[in-house]
Amino acid sequence: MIRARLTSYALSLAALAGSFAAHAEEDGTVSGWKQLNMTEGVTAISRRIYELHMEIFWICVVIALVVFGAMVYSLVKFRKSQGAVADTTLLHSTRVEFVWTVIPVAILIVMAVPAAKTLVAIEDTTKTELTIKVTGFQWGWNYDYLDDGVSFYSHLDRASDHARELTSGIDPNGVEHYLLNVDHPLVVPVGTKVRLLITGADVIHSWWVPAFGVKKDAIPGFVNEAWFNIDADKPGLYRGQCAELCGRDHGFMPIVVDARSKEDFAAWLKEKTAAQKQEASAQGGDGTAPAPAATAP
Ligand SMILES: [Cu+2]
Repeated sequence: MIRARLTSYALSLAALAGSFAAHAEEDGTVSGWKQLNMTEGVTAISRRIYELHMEIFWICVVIALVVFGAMVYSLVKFRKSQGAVADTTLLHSTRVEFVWTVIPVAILIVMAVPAAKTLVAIEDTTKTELTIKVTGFQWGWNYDYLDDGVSFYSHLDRASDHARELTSGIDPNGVEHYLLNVDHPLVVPVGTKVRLLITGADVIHSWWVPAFGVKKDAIPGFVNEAWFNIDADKPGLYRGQCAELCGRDHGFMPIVVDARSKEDFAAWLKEKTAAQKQEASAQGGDGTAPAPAATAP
């Protein structure tokens, strides 16, 4: 009875495993077992973070096997019914205490060295080629290309915004990239070290794009730094979300980054600069970008 039940559990587990492993890859999206893991991303830093994560994961697996293995072995081998007698003489052993102190210290050092190196690399914002100020607000993002005077807001796209209303009657399953699309994505060049200056206009938000290995709090009154350098051969759309609970519409302020080739980006920036200048002069302004408002529709 128990054996039959165990067999059926094992079979359904195997089927589950098979369904993960057999999932077909389509247009480079993550599938199968990889869906359960963190993403490798498209920057050198995100891959380093991934490797660090895997290294520490396997160290944890080995520790778990050794510790639980020893525990289960001892429970089975030295059980009372087999005539085991407790050893009451081993009350203190300097050698054993030395060993169980030194081994964990060595493991911690092995993990701390690459982790510290990666942390230092993440914070290294020298030699950046493009600086963009990112301001989180309730509820959306403002992007400010500081060297070029280009500035715009990025909101949840209209289709998602409309479908999310309770009375809309629209089936969200039919909306493409539901709650993950924006009207104006952040446009950046690939193969370029882009620095972000991240701040908040009202409450704390957090700018998070997993594929870049970037997650940084946007705090009013503070300017946090982050940077990424997307692989030159990986232009495309990368998505993220606000990762700090920031109020009612926290779940409705996605991030979309449009990574373009350097030439495409230069052309886009030129066009955008000209358009914003024209807009400003039409409004009788002085040609600079409008100041960000606290809230926006
Ligand atoms: Cu937010």
